[in-house]
Amino acid sequence: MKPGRVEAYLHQRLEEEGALHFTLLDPEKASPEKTAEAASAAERAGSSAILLGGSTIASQLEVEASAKAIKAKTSIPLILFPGNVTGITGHADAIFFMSLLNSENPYFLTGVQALAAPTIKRVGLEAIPLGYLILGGGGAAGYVGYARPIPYGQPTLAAAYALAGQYLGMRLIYLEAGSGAEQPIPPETVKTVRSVLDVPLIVGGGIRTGKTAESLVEAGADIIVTGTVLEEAESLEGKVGELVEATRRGAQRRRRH
Ligand code: 1GP
Repeated sequence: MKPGRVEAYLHQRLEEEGALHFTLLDPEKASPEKTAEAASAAERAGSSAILLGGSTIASQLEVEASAKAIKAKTSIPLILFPGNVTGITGHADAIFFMSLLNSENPYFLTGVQALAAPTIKRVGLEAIPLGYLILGGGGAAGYVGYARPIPYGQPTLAAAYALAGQYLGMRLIYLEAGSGAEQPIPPETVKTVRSVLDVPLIVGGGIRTGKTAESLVEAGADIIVTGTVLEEAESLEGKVGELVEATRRGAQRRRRH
């Protein structure tokens, strides 16, 4: 399967900028109109893509309505970040076709993917193969996904899983601390994982400040994802701006190494 349009865009932007910021929006947390306004503000502030999803989405209706509203207001890619079959709509540009590599439940390894695949083909979504790894506390994603989270003190274990994902053909690896995590993934863990990996590395969960984003990018994260901090921010545009700038600074520092 050749990289599609969105995947090619991501690689091009990564080549140009070194590291990127993505904005995660949960369609169940606000109306489609408000979600689309947030997406538009994130685009203005320099985010490179919108992720739409969450681990506890019960109904596909909100996903579809929010995706339509976002597409009407933005031009950066809209990528689905599904926690289950309820996360699919044809009104997005692509979907992270994810397997939760450290789940104990085969449903989250290959079961839900098999249920989703025919719909993804029918609606013409670009599927981007992604290995998803949950670390630390794991939050709701870890609980719902029957993950056996990799402890923060075991970076070589995280690196082994990430490399296994790459060898299985996944073209992105996502290290997840869980939405709203108190402690984001430590830079040392990111550094160890980066040192074995060739594909882009996404890091998310509990990132609240530019300083944290910068240190994670400097350690080797290619894409930083934030959701919760943007829901809580007084100015979403201001917060995304801070994170985007920090991501760029982190990439510059990494280049100098
Ligand atoms: C969750 O990694 C994402 O899946 C983002 O986490 O909501 O803590 O930013 P936050």
